Amino acid sequence: MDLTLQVLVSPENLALGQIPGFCAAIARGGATVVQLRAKTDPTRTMIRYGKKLREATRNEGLGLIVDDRVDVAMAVKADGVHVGQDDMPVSMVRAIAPNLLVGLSVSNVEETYSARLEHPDYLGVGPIFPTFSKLDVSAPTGVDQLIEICEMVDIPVVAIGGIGRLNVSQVWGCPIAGIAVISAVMSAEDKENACRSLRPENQGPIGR
Ligand code: TZP
Ligand code: MG
Repeated sequence: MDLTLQVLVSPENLALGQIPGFCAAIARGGATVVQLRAKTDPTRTMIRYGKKLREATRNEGLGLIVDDRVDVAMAVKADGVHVGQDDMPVSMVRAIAPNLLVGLSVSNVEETYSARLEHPDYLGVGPIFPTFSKLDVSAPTGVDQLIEICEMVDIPVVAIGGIGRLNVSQVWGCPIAGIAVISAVMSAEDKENACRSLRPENQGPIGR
Protein backbone atom coordinates (compact mmCIF):
# COMPACT_ATOMS: atom_id res chain seq x y z
CA MET A 1 0.00 0.00 0.00
CA ASP A 2 1.17 3.50 -0.80
CA LEU A 3 1.29 5.15 2.64
CA THR A 4 2.39 8.60 1.43
CA LEU A 5 -0.66 10.63 2.48
CA GLN A 6 -3.34 9.34 4.83
CA VAL A 7 -6.43 11.31 5.88
CA LEU A 8 -8.36 10.35 9.02
CA VAL A 9 -12.15 10.69 8.90
CA SER A 10 -15.14 10.02 11.13
CA PRO A 11 -18.88 10.73 11.00
CA GLU A 12 -18.08 13.85 13.10
CA ASN A 13 -15.84 15.48 10.50
CA LEU A 14 -17.34 14.03 7.31
CA ALA A 15 -21.04 13.31 6.71
CA LEU A 16 -21.96 9.99 5.10
CA GLY A 17 -23.38 11.67 2.00
CA GLN A 18 -20.14 13.59 1.42
CA ILE A 19 -17.96 10.47 1.27
CA PRO A 20 -17.92 9.94 -2.54
CA GLY A 21 -17.13 13.58 -3.39
CA PHE A 22 -14.59 13.79 -0.60
CA CYS A 23 -12.72 10.67 -1.73
CA ALA A 24 -12.64 11.91 -5.31
CA ALA A 25 -11.27 15.31 -4.21
CA ILE A 26 -8.52 13.99 -1.94
CA ALA A 27 -7.49 11.41 -4.55
CA ARG A 28 -7.08 14.23 -7.09
CA GLY A 29 -4.95 16.08 -4.51
CA GLY A 30 -2.67 13.06 -4.05
CA ALA A 31 -4.01 11.38 -0.91
CA THR A 32 -3.35 7.62 -0.93
CA VAL A 33 -5.17 6.24 2.11
CA VAL A 34 -8.28 7.01 4.16
CA GLN A 35 -8.45 5.93 7.79
CA LEU A 36 -11.79 5.50 9.55
CA ARG A 37 -11.24 6.62 13.12
CA ALA A 38 -14.55 6.73 14.99
CA LYS A 39 -14.06 6.56 18.73
CA THR A 40 -17.62 7.12 19.92
CA ASP A 41 -19.93 5.82 17.22
CA PRO A 42 -22.05 2.68 17.63
CA THR A 43 -20.74 -0.35 15.75
CA ARG A 44 -23.63 -0.31 13.31
CA THR A 45 -22.94 3.31 12.40
CA MET A 46 -19.28 2.44 11.83
CA ILE A 47 -20.23 -0.45 9.57
CA ARG A 48 -22.62 1.63 7.46
CA TYR A 49 -20.07 4.42 7.22
CA GLY A 50 -17.17 2.06 6.60
CA LYS A 51 -18.98 0.28 3.77
CA LYS A 52 -19.61 3.62 2.08
CA LEU A 53 -15.93 4.50 2.56
CA ARG A 54 -14.88 1.15 1.12
CA GLU A 55 -16.94 1.70 -2.02
CA ALA A 56 -15.63 5.24 -2.54
CA THR A 57 -11.99 4.45 -1.74
CA ARG A 58 -12.10 1.51 -4.13
CA ASN A 59 -13.54 3.73 -6.88
CA GLU A 60 -10.75 6.28 -6.36
CA GLY A 61 -7.85 3.85 -5.94
CA LEU A 62 -7.36 4.77 -2.27
CA GLY A 63 -6.46 2.36 0.52
CA LEU A 64 -8.73 1.98 3.56
CA ILE A 65 -7.53 1.47 7.13
CA VAL A 66 -9.76 1.21 10.22
CA ASP A 67 -8.54 2.48 13.58
CA ASP A 68 -8.69 0.04 16.54
CA ARG A 69 -11.61 -2.09 15.36
CA VAL A 70 -10.43 -5.34 13.79
CA ASP A 71 -14.05 -6.56 13.53
CA VAL A 72 -15.15 -3.45 11.62
CA ALA A 73 -12.08 -3.62 9.38
CA MET A 74 -12.97 -7.19 8.45
CA ALA A 75 -16.69 -6.49 8.05
CA VAL A 76 -16.17 -3.63 5.59
CA LYS A 77 -13.27 -5.39 3.81
CA ALA A 78 -10.74 -2.70 4.66
CA ASP A 79 -7.11 -3.14 3.62
CA GLY A 80 -5.76 -2.68 7.12
CA VAL A 81 -6.24 -1.91 10.77
CA HIS A 82 -4.33 0.50 12.97
CA VAL A 83 -3.82 -0.41 16.62
CA GLY A 84 -2.48 1.61 19.53
CA GLN A 85 -0.49 0.69 22.60
CA ASP A 86 -3.68 -0.25 24.52
CA ASP A 87 -5.43 -2.02 21.64
CA MET A 88 -5.31 -5.64 20.50
CA PRO A 89 -1.73 -6.96 20.18
CA VAL A 90 -0.51 -7.31 16.59
CA SER A 91 -0.11 -11.10 16.89
CA MET A 92 -3.77 -11.46 17.87
CA VAL A 93 -4.89 -9.24 14.99
CA ARG A 94 -2.95 -11.51 12.65
CA ALA A 95 -4.48 -14.64 14.17
CA ILE A 96 -7.98 -13.28 13.56
CA ALA A 97 -7.39 -11.38 10.34
CA PRO A 98 -4.30 -12.69 8.51
CA ASN A 99 -5.00 -10.61 5.40
CA LEU A 100 -5.12 -7.19 7.07
CA LEU A 101 -2.17 -4.82 6.98
CA VAL A 102 -1.42 -3.94 10.60
CA GLY A 103 -0.13 -0.58 11.80
CA LEU A 104 0.98 0.08 15.37
CA SER A 105 1.27 3.46 17.10
CA VAL A 106 4.29 4.57 19.10
CA SER A 107 5.16 7.94 20.60
CA ASN A 108 8.79 7.54 21.51
CA VAL A 109 11.95 5.43 21.32
CA GLU A 110 11.01 3.34 24.39
CA GLU A 111 7.71 2.25 22.85
CA THR A 112 9.52 1.49 19.59
CA TYR A 113 11.70 -1.14 21.32
CA SER A 114 8.62 -3.16 22.31
CA ALA A 115 6.75 -2.34 19.07
CA ARG A 116 9.55 -3.98 17.08
CA LEU A 117 8.90 -7.26 18.91
CA GLU A 118 5.25 -7.14 17.77
CA HIS A 119 6.23 -7.08 14.06
CA PRO A 120 3.59 -4.71 12.67
CA ASP A 121 3.59 -3.94 8.93
CA TYR A 122 4.16 -0.26 9.57
CA LEU A 123 4.67 2.08 12.51
CA GLY A 124 2.56 5.18 13.20
CA VAL A 125 4.66 7.72 15.10
CA GLY A 126 3.29 10.73 16.91
CA PRO A 127 2.12 13.21 17.80
CA ILE A 128 5.14 14.72 16.08
CA PHE A 129 3.98 18.25 16.97
CA PRO A 130 1.38 19.45 19.50
CA THR A 131 -2.17 18.68 18.31
CA PHE A 132 -5.72 19.50 19.37
CA SER A 133 -7.25 16.60 17.43
CA LYS A 134 -6.52 13.86 19.97
CA LEU A 135 -7.10 14.28 23.69
CA ASP A 136 -5.08 11.44 25.20
CA VAL A 137 -1.82 12.11 23.40
CA SER A 138 1.66 11.68 24.84
CA ALA A 139 4.30 14.42 24.74
CA PRO A 140 5.21 15.44 21.19
CA THR A 141 7.74 13.10 19.61
CA GLY A 142 9.53 15.86 17.72
CA VAL A 143 11.43 15.56 14.47
CA ASP A 144 14.76 14.44 16.01
CA GLN A 145 13.16 11.52 17.83
CA LEU A 146 11.17 10.68 14.68
CA ILE A 147 14.45 10.26 12.79
CA GLU A 148 15.82 8.11 15.61
CA ILE A 149 12.73 5.88 15.46
CA CYS A 150 13.00 5.56 11.66
CA GLU A 151 16.57 4.35 12.12
CA MET A 152 15.46 1.71 14.65
CA VAL A 153 13.07 -0.11 12.33
CA ASP A 154 13.09 -1.62 8.85
CA ILE A 155 9.35 -1.19 8.25
CA PRO A 156 7.60 1.92 6.86
CA VAL A 157 7.06 4.80 9.31
CA VAL A 158 4.02 7.09 9.11
CA ALA A 159 4.25 10.40 10.98
CA ILE A 160 1.11 11.88 12.59
CA GLY A 161 0.06 14.75 14.81
CA GLY A 162 0.06 18.49 14.31
CA ILE A 163 1.31 18.19 10.73
CA GLY A 164 0.23 20.98 8.39
CA ARG A 165 1.32 22.97 5.38
CA LEU A 166 3.80 25.08 7.41
CA ASN A 167 5.73 22.28 9.11
CA VAL A 168 5.26 19.34 6.72
CA SER A 169 8.60 19.93 4.98
CA GLN A 170 10.40 19.25 8.29
CA VAL A 171 8.68 15.88 8.46
CA TRP A 172 9.41 15.04 4.82
CA GLY A 173 13.05 15.70 5.67
CA CYS A 174 12.94 12.49 7.79
CA PRO A 175 13.21 8.97 6.29
CA ILE A 176 9.46 8.31 6.56
CA ALA A 177 7.10 6.47 4.21
CA GLY A 178 4.22 8.86 4.78
CA ILE A 179 2.17 11.23 6.88
CA ALA A 180 -1.33 11.05 8.37
CA VAL A 181 -3.45 14.10 9.11
CA ILE A 182 -6.82 15.19 10.41
CA SER A 183 -7.13 18.97 10.69
CA ALA A 184 -4.78 19.96 7.85
CA VAL A 185 -7.27 18.43 5.41
CA MET A 186 -10.58 18.20 7.27
CA SER A 187 -10.53 21.87 8.38
CA ALA A 188 -9.66 23.08 4.89
CA GLU A 189 -12.36 24.34 2.57
CA ASP A 190 -10.49 23.04 -0.49
CA LYS A 191 -9.54 19.48 0.48
CA GLU A 192 -7.98 18.67 -2.88
CA ASN A 193 -5.50 21.52 -2.58
CA ALA A 194 -4.91 20.84 1.10
CA CYS A 195 -3.75 17.34 0.12
CA ARG A 196 -1.65 18.65 -2.75
CA SER A 197 0.15 21.09 -0.46
CA LEU A 198 1.15 18.24 1.88
CA ARG A 199 2.71 16.00 -0.78
CA PRO A 200 6.50 15.54 -0.56
CA GLU A 201 7.12 16.58 -4.16
CA ASN A 202 5.45 19.94 -3.48
CA GLN A 203 7.74 21.09 -0.66
CA GLY A 204 10.42 22.84 -2.68
CA PRO A 205 14.12 22.48 -1.92
CA ILE A 206 13.80 21.93 1.87
CA GLY A 207 11.51 18.91 1.49
CA ARG A 208 12.41 15.47 0.28
N1 TZP B 1 -2.72 10.17 16.78
C1 TZP B 1 -1.68 10.91 17.18
S1 TZP B 1 -1.92 12.54 16.91
C2 TZP B 1 -3.45 12.27 16.22
C3 TZP B 1 -3.71 10.91 16.23
C4 TZP B 1 -4.94 10.27 15.76
C5 TZP B 1 -4.31 13.37 15.72
C6 TZP B 1 -3.81 13.96 14.45
O1 TZP B 1 -4.63 15.04 14.07
P1 TZP B 1 -4.02 16.39 13.46
O2 TZP B 1 -5.21 17.32 13.36
O3 TZP B 1 -3.47 16.06 12.12
O4 TZP B 1 -3.00 16.88 14.43
MG1 MG C 1 -6.27 3.04 19.23
